[in-house]
Amino acid sequence: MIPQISSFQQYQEVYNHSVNDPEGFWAEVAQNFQWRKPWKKTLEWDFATANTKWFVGGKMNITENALDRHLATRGDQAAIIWESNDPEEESITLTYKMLHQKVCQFANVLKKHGAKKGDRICIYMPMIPELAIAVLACARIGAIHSVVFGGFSAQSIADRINDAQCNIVITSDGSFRGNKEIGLKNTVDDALIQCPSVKKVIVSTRTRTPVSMLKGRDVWWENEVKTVSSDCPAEEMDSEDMLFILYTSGSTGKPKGVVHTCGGYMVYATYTFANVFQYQPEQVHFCTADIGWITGHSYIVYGPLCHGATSLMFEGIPTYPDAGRFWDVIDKHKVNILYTAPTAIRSLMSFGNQFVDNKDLSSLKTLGSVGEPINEEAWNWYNENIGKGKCPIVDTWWQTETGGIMISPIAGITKTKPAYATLPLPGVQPILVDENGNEILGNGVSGNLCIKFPWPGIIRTTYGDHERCIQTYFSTYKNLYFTGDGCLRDEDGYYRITGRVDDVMNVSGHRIGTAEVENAINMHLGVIESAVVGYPHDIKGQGIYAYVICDKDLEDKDLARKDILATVTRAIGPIAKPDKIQFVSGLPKTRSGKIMRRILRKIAEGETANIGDTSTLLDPSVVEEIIGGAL
Ligand code: 7RM
Repeated sequence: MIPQISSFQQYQEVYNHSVNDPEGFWAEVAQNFQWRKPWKKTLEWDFATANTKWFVGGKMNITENALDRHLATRGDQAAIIWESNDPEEESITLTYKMLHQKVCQFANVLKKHGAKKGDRICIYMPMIPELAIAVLACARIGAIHSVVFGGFSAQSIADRINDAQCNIVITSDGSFRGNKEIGLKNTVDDALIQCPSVKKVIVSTRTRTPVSMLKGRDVWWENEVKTVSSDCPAEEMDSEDMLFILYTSGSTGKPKGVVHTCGGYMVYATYTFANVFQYQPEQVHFCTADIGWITGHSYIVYGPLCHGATSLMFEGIPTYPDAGRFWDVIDKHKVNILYTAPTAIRSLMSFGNQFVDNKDLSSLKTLGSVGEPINEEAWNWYNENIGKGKCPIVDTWWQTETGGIMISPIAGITKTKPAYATLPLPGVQPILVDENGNEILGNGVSGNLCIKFPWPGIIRTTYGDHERCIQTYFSTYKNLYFTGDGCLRDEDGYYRITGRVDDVMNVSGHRIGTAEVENAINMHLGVIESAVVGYPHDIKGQGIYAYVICDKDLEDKDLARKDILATVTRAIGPIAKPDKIQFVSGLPKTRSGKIMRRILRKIAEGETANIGDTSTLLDPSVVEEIIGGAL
């Protein structure tokens, strides 16, 4: 199994070793996995061309590490425990043996429909066991999965399918979320009108929502698995063969397909899982993320399973049937590790303690936070009311592009500090730089967060456009990976991530580009131009504020607002809907036509007293008008 750090002193020793000899360090970690053929070279890298290769020439399959390897030692242990949206519906336990059997069987269904190594397969599903099975079945046969979060619109699915030229889609009839029933297959049908590359759609049943099944294209999961065997040897993969694509927002309008590869991602997701959470045998790990995001990929599926852990998968939402649901799930399944997002913590905190006080949370050992900065108030509430002052909180900073956790306490070992992600994990070399890319040395400083040496989980490319990968991550500062985050390092050398320094918002832990939302708003017939910024929001972390210019005097502002929200929902999905829409007659622009977002951000924050220098504006009077109408 993966070695776990057991004291702070050992952390310091391991960390120093990992910096002095990164290749030696990661080679030792990687020894603990099952390889079909050993690697020939541990690392090849060049940040200038965005090329990183780990465990070069090694052959393996991640599902042999996540499943087959455990059959002899823990075949009857729960691999996945599934909890329904409906508290009355029986939960499901899949042991490692059962999961292995189901993955192999479904992998054979994929093969039967022509899937082969290197194909891209889109997965658009609710949080049901079939989602994890579909992901692992793709990995089994060497097909590259592209999971699209179930909240995205038909247009977003189509864009992602077309970008990766997927030939198969795996979906469900529908999904249950709280008291809502959402049609997924119907949304896929709408998307596929624009997707000629898709030849097959495999549909699992969840809601029994009526769906239309197209002859020759669409098949039912439950029928197909009856026609195949459950014997499916794993495809031999190279370390650097693609494992998956996951789309994420950046500062331009079009989401990027972040590519992770088999060997390095496996080693990194598993090492960080084992160490950050200090997972002990038999424990139950509950990560509340959706598998449609990187947190679900790494800490519901791959990390826990490669470590032989029991991973709890929850279909529902924190507030259904009431704001005590997480605590009920924890009691029911005797959860030991809870890994959730600040937005969920703040939301549950706002309901008051009556939903917590009578719950038995005594099984909890470790708490985790991910996705956005956690404010001190939420951190303290989490610590006192959920952890009862006895559970270490790991505030884990990382990104879709990093594959796994980068800066975080090690549970029970690193001394924590509210709102601080604390220290880099072994193998992670953060540095802070100023605008010109000069390193900011010493403590008690802040700057832009970069990483100066590759780690095994680093992004390999942006699918179909390597140049974009170079531009986005490796060009801002020479020979550094740029995270897009601002960060401070306190007197003790502890890191606190303060938020994005680019045009990316973080709304309820979801990454959304301002340009993406602007493009969506601009699609509306009556809209001439728009500018979108984030603003502080008590529950969501950030809310979305849109300034919109319409083409004539609007007769019905409320109707126009609703129409714009509907347009954004169609273009992206409900998560990108602006919280505030202000109609304006002009936007603050420089003489060269650049929108001065700094000013718009200040207004959205309500900081109208010190708006700063407006002398470079083409027409400074628009600022007064916007302030006058601010929401
Ligand atoms: C895992 C994930 C990445 C962005 C990242 C940050 C923000 C994530 C923290 C955080 C402060 C944290 N991937 N972020 N974790 N900010 N403290 N512990 O969220 O690709 O979807 O988002 O999220 O801005 O750049 S992500």
